[in-house]
Amino acid sequence: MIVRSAGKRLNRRSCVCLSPCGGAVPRPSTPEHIADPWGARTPYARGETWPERVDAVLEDGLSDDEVDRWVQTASLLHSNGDAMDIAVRNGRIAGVRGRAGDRVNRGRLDPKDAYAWQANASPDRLTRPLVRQYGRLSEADWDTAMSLVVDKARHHLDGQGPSALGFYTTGQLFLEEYYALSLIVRGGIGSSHLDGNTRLCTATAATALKESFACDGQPGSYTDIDHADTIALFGHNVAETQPVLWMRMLDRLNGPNPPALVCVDPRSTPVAEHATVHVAPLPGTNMALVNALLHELIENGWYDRDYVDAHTVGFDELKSTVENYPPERAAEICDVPAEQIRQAARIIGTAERLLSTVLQGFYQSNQATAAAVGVNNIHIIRGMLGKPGAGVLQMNGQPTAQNTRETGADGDLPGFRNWANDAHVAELADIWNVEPKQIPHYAEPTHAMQILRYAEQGSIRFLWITGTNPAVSLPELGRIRSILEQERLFVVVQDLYLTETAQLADVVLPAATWGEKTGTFTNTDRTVHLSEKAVEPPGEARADLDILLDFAQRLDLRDKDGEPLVPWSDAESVFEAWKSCSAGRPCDYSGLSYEKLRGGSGIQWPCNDEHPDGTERLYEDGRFFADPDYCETYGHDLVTGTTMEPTEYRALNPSGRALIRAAHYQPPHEPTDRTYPFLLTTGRTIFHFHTRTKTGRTPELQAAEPDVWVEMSAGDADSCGFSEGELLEIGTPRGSIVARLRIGTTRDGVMFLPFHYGYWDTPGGHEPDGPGRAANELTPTDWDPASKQPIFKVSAARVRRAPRSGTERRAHDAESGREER
Ligand SMILES: Nc1nc2c(c(=O)[nH]1)N[C@H]1C(S)=C(S)[C@@H](COP(=O)(O)OP(=O)(O)OC[C@H]3O[C@@H](n4cnc5c(=O)[nH]c(N)nc54)[C@H](O)[C@@H]3O)O[C@H]1N2
Ligand SMILES: Nc1nc2c(c(=O)[nH]1)N[C@H]1C(S)=C(S)[C@@H](COP(=O)(O)OP(=O)(O)OC[C@H]3O[C@@H](n4cnc5c(=O)[nH]c(N)nc54)[C@H](O)[C@@H]3O)O[C@H]1N2
Ligand SMILES: [Mo]
Repeated sequence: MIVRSAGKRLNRRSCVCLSPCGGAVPRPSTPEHIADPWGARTPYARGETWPERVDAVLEDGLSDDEVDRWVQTASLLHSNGDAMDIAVRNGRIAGVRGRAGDRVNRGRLDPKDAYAWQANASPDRLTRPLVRQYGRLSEADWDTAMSLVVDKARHHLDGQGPSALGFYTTGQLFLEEYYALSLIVRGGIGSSHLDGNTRLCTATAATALKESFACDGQPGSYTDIDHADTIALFGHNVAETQPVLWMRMLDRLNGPNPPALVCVDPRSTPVAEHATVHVAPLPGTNMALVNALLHELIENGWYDRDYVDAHTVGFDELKSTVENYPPERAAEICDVPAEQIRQAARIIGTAERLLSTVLQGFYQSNQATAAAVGVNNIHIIRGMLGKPGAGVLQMNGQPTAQNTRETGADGDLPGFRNWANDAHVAELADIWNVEPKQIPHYAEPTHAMQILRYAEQGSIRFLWITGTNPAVSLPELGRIRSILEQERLFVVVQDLYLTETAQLADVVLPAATWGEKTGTFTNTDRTVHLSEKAVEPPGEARADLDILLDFAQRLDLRDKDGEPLVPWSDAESVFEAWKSCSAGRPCDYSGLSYEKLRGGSGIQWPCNDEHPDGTERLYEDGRFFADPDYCETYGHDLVTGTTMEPTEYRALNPSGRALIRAAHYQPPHEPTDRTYPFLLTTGRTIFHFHTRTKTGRTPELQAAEPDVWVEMSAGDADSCGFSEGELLEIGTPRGSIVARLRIGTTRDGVMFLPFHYGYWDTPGGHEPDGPGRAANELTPTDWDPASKQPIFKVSAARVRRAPRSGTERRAHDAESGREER
């Protein structure tokens, strides 16, 4: 069945729908993908193929036949990988439509896919490099800007050495750009200080997979939704953050024999509203809940003894650990009914095809890795891996985060090579034609929070930030600003706009983005898509790859034979080099090519001679990438984060089985008290992406959620005497912000703030001397010991009615300071 909703017009004030009724029907003022973000249902039954539904949005008044050409791409505004085509008209982007033939979305678009392409043409795009002179950023030509960057880099390299240089990248560039960056920094400069904002995003996904399977790589596939009888979502508001994936779930829920749905989230999200059972634990208590679920599975014999015996190590330790977590104990810690935990455990334990997804409610919460590993444990002991409908999706968030991890632009080595295995380092050195000692591997690569710390302490003097906006997205923004503002730190920012971070830079490099450059990227379920250049970037903006290649050349990086280290000239040649680097490793791209990715559907890695059409699921035969000589990591202690020695790993897991890892619950680091009685958690809305650099410049999306708000339960609002829409001031030991109240979506004791709102376009209601509105003014500098992912989801907070004036606030502050200290 094909439901075609193509031909929808993009219109600022009204939306005209040409189908399915055929005639033009005037619509109310809210644009269609805002009013109904998930669109029409196309129900299907278990085991059937998800029907197609093609969504399209074109510029006002434009019809399909006025489009000059359609250019293939996929969405860069979440990790789902929605395949789409860009409509080009007179050299400009004029709309998008979903690609019907693609395995991921089968034609569908979500609200950000549908509208945010307009931000590419925002009049405030950076079009020329900026260089700080006499305290102010002024326009410069590329040669001046790049010479300055290279001179600074050379100066610090010659003086202090590679450890003076840090690189903080993203999960939003293309694979080719990361691979070039990885070679430049690890193979060329020889610095260990390279990480992505993926540290804030999917570090726990990667680490949880590595702790359980000794290697990154998503076991499951999106098609598991088509086959599952039970779907469990752990801290994952998929309806708002991967809306097209939710459409797939909704279509199963609306079809014959729908799956049971388990939702673990302290808020009543759209997912929770559809759940068979919704467990709403206090933020920071996931580990107790997961241990109780495992307790029930083992106690009731809901696990696969044969699978455990044949394919795993560590079951006995898990059993003795979770013995301490009967549902009553977890119920007390999580503040949920014990019977609800039993009910969730029964659904999960008796499922025949269980699909679990995990995301930031686990990854950014207390004991992130241990709790995410707990979900893996459920699948391992139940043998629910590698078969249709039975899989775990340790979700990614950013569109290209997977590639940051694969290419070693985060805290890994390229191709999931093990930094602690000398043979892996030697192999990489061979591929790059450098000496093994040139590639830093004396310790685990430096993680982003530590890179910032080194910059704070002064050992990092040069920090190059690409495609991320840390002055809004990192925790404890007061501290981040003071680090980036330092005179002694030379900051390069490569972005599309003059972001909050770019404003603190010494050099700003204008980048081209999605639609303006070519490259590949890989979504959560290992599907690789090609994204082709559709239009020219504005002004002098250049593709990130071109900027990096220029840098490598100007710095004159050489291999061990004195030849240029980075020999590439375009994206496709980097992709070809990456294919050989990944060959024989788990993320094997050797069977892919731009040509093969052109035209049809995205393809899942590994794709090689053995699997020429890609690979739907990993671990089908109960065999893992965990052999001591092959694995990506020897693992960490889940509680302290200490790395395990190769000999320890060999002794524990000589034949490369799946690892069952156990951990006890530990309370969050910042407990509530009389002064800070609420738990504050943070997250997302469907209509904005992160720091809103694109979605805030998209009229439909910005109008849908123009300003920050705070959520409280009805009971809490009532007992504080607050009413809907009131301006409240939310404070933690780090600072305070002001937001408007929305009542009724969180559980008691919990406040929720979207983290999207930074400083630009701060509305007049906020006084210049008053508090800001960025959630990260409030969050702590604290991270998970194993994954080093910041804990954005748990702070102790207080709330009061916002003072109306600066004077009133200062009086208020002085008074409450006296009271509370
Ligand atoms: N619309 C939109 N979509 C996006 C993005 C975006 O910015 N906007 N960003 C993309 C990226 S990079 C990411 S990482 C993903 C993130 O996608 P999600 O993880 O789905 O999004 P969040 O809102 O950060 O967090 C999910 C849920 O965790 C819950 N939560 C908070 N604390 C806890 C806790 O302690 N335990 C449990 N169990 N749950 C808790 C919150 O109530 C929230 O509903 O979204 C991607 N998709
Ligand atoms: N409190 C709180 N904080 C959080 C989170 C949370 O849930 N709560 N979530 C965390 C997570 S999961 C994430 S992923 C981060 C996201 O945090 P950030 O990565 O800081 O957020 P973005 O706004 O996506 O920043 C991406 C930047 O790259 C630019 N950009 C886009 N395309 C390109 C390109 O092609 N080239 C270049 N050079 N630049 C480009 C954009 O304009 C933008 O400035 O935030 C984290 N922070
Ligand atoms: Mo993310």
